[in-house]
Amino acid sequence: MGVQRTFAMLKPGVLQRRIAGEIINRFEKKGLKIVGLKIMNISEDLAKKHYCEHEGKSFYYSLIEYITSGPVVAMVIEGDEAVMLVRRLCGATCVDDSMPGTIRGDYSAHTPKNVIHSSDSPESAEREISLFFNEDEIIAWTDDNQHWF
Ligand code: FUP
Repeated sequence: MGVQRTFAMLKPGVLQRRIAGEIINRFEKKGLKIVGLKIMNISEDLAKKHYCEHEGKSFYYSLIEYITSGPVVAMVIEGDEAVMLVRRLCGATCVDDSMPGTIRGDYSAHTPKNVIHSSDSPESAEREISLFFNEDEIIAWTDDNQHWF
């Protein structure tokens, strides 16, 4: 096991639906640490950088349009194996596969509006964190609680 940081983002619509707190709470209940958190509007330029791996795919332009259509909640989450744990809590990308109990399984009915993004590898996490956060926006707080999780 090793401590990792990962990037997660609540997509447009989550704030409007008033479910941001419920979703963030799932990461806290798991024992993960929120070390970066902000509401922001994503520029087209940032959206294209973030989703560069999907350029050329059929859903690319609707993805860019959607992710820039309203404010998102960007997060840096820390913990042992945080990349994998956060992905598991989010659930599968496609609505057909995302199981009840996961964030996508519980809050999304359509794949293009699957509520949350999270990094798929430690390398992606590093890249995405640096795209969305300045170093001084990440707070490495400590607590005495970790051994209870
Ligand atoms: P994920 O890593 O689970 O966010 O999935 P991807 O990076 O493969 O996809 C990014 C986003 O593109 C998804 F969250 C939803 C959207 N998408 C579609 O709209 N249709 C698809 O067939 C695949 C992805």
